[in-house]
Amino acid sequence: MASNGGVSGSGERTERALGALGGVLAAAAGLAAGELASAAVRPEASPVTAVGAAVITLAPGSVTKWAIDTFGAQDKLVLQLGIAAVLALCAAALGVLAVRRRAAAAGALAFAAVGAFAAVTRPGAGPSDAAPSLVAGVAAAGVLALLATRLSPAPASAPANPANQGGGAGAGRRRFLTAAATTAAASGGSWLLGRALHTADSAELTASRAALTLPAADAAAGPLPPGARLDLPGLSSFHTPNDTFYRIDTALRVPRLDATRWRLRVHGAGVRRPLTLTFDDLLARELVERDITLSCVSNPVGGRLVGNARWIGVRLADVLREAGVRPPSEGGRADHLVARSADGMTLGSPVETVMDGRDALLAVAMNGEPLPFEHGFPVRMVVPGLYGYVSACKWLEDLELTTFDAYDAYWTERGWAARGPVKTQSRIDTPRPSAPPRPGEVAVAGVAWAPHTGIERVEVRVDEGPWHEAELADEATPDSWRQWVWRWEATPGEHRLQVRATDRTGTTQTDEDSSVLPDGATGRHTITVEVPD
Ligand SMILES: Nc1nc2c(c(=O)[nH]1)N[C@H]1C(S)=C(S)[C@@H](COP(=O)(O)O)O[C@H]1N2
Ligand SMILES: [Mo]
Repeated sequence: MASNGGVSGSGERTERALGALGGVLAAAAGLAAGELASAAVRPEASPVTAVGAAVITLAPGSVTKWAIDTFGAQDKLVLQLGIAAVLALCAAALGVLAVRRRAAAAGALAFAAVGAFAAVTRPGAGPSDAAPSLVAGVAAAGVLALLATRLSPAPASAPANPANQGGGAGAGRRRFLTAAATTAAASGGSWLLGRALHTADSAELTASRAALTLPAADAAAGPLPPGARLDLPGLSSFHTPNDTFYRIDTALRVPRLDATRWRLRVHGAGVRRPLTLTFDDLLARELVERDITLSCVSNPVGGRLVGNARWIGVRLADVLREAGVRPPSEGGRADHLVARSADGMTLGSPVETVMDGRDALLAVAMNGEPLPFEHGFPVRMVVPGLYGYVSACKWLEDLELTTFDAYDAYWTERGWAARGPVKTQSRIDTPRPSAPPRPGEVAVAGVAWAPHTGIERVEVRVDEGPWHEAELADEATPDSWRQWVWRWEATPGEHRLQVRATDRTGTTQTDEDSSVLPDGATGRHTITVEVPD
């Protein structure tokens, strides 16, 4: 048998482990209560969501970029798991403490305060947004105090009586485990109930989006020229389907707005007639349909953060003119148009660019349907020729006219260039290194884009040999990408294929590689394929 000291040592270890378990269970109970309470307020007020959103807002650009590079589309999941892990560690420590000092349970309230502060400072939040965090804190503190009581019914200062302690601790542990299991079950239940309520809310919004019928465009994009589509296996389609269109944003939960309650404010410097438009106001205006390529400044050379869609929307310049805005070239006071979204993002575009006659849109439809929630329902901006981060505000609610001197938008504050014209780029879609072609004639094909400028020429070369001009699909509009193909007589062995595009200004893509920061990557997409014998 173990010595007395050994028993008490392992007893302490068990007590600590159970204390830690109690802390984690109490935190879980708190979060579950918070989730349930947030169903009564709004999903954004849920503590983990609020804290996560605050972290995204406060994180410096280098951290954001690292997270996107490392975790890609999983970055937000990783963030939430990270928050949960930090919370679990703190909760376990608090649980250990609470066994000895019951008052430590009140420490849960400190975490609640952090959550409440994050929640009320989110865009669109009211005082009630603090409630889910406070409910979470009170629930966690209560549960922790209760579990700690079960674990050590005798005051910690009482002299230890080995015989007594053995029996007391054993009974205490049984009571603790019963209470712990009850807590876990109750937490699980209220978590599921909270989720179900959120799902019911969002199902209602999904149904209201699905029930929307948008009017046909007054100015339809019209049929594509017959040669505007090359139909080749492995080549990106001319229009990128909505479900495979890339998605980039900082939203932890996709905002699901109600189109019937949506408003757009237009205000700020040089706005002679401030406007507030409803969704129906927008639909009643002239709607134009346009094919426009959207790309992300974070797209590496050869990357997939680019897509081409058929958008329907109202010309942004018309709305700005109606508000009395003039571009700087006509003596207007504001050179910076700051778009704000329902989730508090800000994206800034040059007023001159959006009013220079190009089809900058307040878009309501994407590829024949209302905007998907992920892509900005009910209204987003799309500006041909500007990277998404300086133009394509999703869940748009507010347009403010200001100056670049007076205001930095979200990404600009984080080291990205204030102005972001899209750089001319081209990509090889097929063949792929992972599926090398057989010897003989091979279609080397891809897309090239220089939105609003237009693509003039695409060339391909093999193993640093001479450049060969590729066949280009007909131009639908200079705002869209163009597909291209070049027939290659492939020979066995390892080969390097490289592409370069020349835009309508006569500028050819540089061979110099530069990183995506601060204003978009340069360089030529190059792939290596191993052609078998
Ligand atoms: N509200 C909001 N709008 C946003 C962003 C965002 O984070 N929040 N990201 C922008 C960026 S960086 C890009 S590249 C485009 C991407 O649009 P998509 O997700 O529809 O492809 O949206 C832009 N609009
Ligand atoms: Mo982007």
